Amino acid sequence: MRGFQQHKIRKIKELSGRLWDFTALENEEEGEKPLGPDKGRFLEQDRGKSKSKKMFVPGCVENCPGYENYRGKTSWRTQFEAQGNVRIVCEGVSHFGEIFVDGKKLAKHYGSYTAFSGCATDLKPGVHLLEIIADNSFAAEYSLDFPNDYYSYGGVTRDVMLEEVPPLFLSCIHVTPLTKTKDGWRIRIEVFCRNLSEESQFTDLRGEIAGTVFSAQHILVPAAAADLGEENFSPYAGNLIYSEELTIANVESWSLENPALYKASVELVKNGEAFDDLIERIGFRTVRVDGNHILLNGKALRIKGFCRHEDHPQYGCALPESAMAADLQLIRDMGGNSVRTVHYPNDEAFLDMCDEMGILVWEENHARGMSEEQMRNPLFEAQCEVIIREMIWAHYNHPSIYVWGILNECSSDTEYGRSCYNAQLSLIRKLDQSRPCTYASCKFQTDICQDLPDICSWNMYPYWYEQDTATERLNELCTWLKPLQKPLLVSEIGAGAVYGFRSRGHEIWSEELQADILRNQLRETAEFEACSGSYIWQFADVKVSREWALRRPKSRNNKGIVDEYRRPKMAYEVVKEIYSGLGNYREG
Ligand code: ADA
Repeated sequence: MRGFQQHKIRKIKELSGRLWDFTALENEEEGEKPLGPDKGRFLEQDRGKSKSKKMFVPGCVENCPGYENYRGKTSWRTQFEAQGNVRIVCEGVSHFGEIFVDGKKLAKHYGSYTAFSGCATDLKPGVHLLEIIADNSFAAEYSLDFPNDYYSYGGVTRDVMLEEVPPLFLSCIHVTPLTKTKDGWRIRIEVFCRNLSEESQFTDLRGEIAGTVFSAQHILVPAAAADLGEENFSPYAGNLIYSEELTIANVESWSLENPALYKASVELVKNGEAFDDLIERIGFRTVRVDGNHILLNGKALRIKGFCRHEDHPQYGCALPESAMAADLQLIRDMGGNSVRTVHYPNDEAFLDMCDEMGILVWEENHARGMSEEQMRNPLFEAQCEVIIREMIWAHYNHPSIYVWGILNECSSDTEYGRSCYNAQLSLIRKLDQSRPCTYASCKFQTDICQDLPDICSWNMYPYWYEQDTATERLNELCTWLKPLQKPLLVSEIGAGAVYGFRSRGHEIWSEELQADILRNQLRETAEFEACSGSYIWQFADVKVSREWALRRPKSRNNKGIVDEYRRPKMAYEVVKEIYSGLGNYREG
């Protein structure tokens, strides 16, 4: 659910926020037992033998007692009352999802962290059955999901909405702030819509952005509009029906200090009557890079950031909005001004809160630590591309998102890897020219892709994995990258600690040692003039896959400044003191 009302005309209903019937479709006995490292496979002949349980949606399979280690297909069912054309929008199903209404398959989708939808046409008035099949298996056809240094949960992990749509309906509005002039903010608006019928249709359009109105008559939407190829299941995909530059007077710019937000609303109109509408929320601001600066409305940003996974012991990746807000409050309390959404696109509700709180977001596609061999999975490039498109389509209007990221710590040191980085960064630039793009690398001088992004970003662990000081690391990078004249960001910095492990000797995994290391890392990074800021790895401790747990005490990546229950470690006060003492902008 968005942080604001999106429709006054279109009827929408939330189907999440309640209990659904949940059934494991694989062997239940296996599902209910903790798996040994050699287990994890379910027997085909036992499929469908489990009984149905009640589960809250959004929810993760792993949060259902007895299913903590479940991998495989699950069925999630609920009923709804509607008639005519309905669209079911799933904000996130992990990893692979299918939507069925009254037994008919409407959509299938791979990618846990982006929305997809299916339309059922001409439903009879009455009660209908919605079933979502989710599959969290690790399999070659899911190229981005494998045992990793975070946990890939399964289930219907984000909200589900029901929309009653006319045959021709709005799928998305994109507003691009171009420049601030003496008369107001110059923007470009683009409107996309979708035609479910088999005939082309005419429509009129009217809209308003912060008091400035616009309209167009007699727009032809071809029948073929329903067939959008690989983007067919994105709720945002559609045909461009209107594109215009406008000047919006009397509005304030969006900034960290004053996150001013406005509405952009559009209606489709026939014979003077509006029959569909869509409201978006926007902010007026520009992001540019200039030399080694990242400029927000022309001012050089200083990033005081946190990497944050969507993870919580009680909710898995399906954090309720109150828990998301609580995380942002802690980040704010520590003096943070930015979040990096490691390592996938985030829940829209979280992004809405960042817009409202004036917290900058680095949003990235789904990919962590992939070797060249993994990137050579024949599905890898196509699956990344779809996720990038879906992420940008969906999140384009968020003023808080200031940079798009891709392929964290993948093979940016090989020629094949370079071709993937190049293709993905080019795709981002095609879809969005209003923001810079980057990727977080750990390959240092073996990286052969640094000419490709707008911002050079480095994951580094001085005093922890690495023996050098942060200053030494940054000096080395700066000397090497100087000819490129690009901004430099530290995209990860940090150290591990087990909550509650105190040690006079500042031993490894102690809170004392983590606090010492963070103090040095953050001070040195802040003092390094050529650097635009840092992202602490990481905000909170997160669960990791079994395969990673031997390296991770308590099966957690415990570099969190707070533990998994958000209890502060000693480093909390260190980070707070350093981040709070720095402004949002670099001097000069
Ligand atoms: C990498 C990676 C993170 C995490 C981190 C660590 O830089 O990007 O996902 O694994 O290292 O804790 O070692």
